[in-house]
Amino acid sequence: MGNKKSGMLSKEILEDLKLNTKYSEDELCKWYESFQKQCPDGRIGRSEFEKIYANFFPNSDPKVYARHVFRSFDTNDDGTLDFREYIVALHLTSSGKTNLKLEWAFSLFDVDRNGEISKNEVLEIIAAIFKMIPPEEQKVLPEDENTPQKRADKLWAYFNKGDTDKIAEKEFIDGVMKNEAIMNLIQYNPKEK
Ligand SMILES: [Ca+2]
Ligand SMILES: [Ca+2]
Repeated sequence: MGNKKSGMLSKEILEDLKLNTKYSEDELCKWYESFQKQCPDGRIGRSEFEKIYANFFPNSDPKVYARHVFRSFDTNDDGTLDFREYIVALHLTSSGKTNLKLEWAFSLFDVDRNGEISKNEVLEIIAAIFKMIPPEEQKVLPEDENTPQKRADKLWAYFNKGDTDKIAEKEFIDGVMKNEAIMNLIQYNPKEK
């Protein structure tokens, strides 16, 4: 509106983002400014997104994971993220509420978007997560969690599933919510430097 900082950011999107993320109007407007500088056409492409991710993980290889994250937020599948999709992505992957985060995690794991996750899909994403863990941190992981296969096995055992069984969204969210150790199997939070 009269706020010079908000530039071209529409009031509708701004209100929506304020409501659905923890970010203030000031923060959102600042990010919109830098977003527009980086992406004058208002959209982030896949390789640009991978570059942003690479900055966050200088000691490892987040490329495959970033590709999956991109897919999970590019809901209309047009190969770009607009500002809203981008902020929701940043917000959810860093500090969203657990429930929303798990809804998102489910969509990340559901590679073929058919509404259920298979062990192969989980293995694919966990393998991508592993590439983000620097080698020195991988060395000190617990013995039963130090490969993607072991983690997928552990997750499947926790849900009491056979190798070809699938997990539906609600079952996944309810199960992971109850158990922090399981939550840690399916994500990687870089250590603060
Ligand atoms: Ca899109
Ligand atoms: Ca699936």
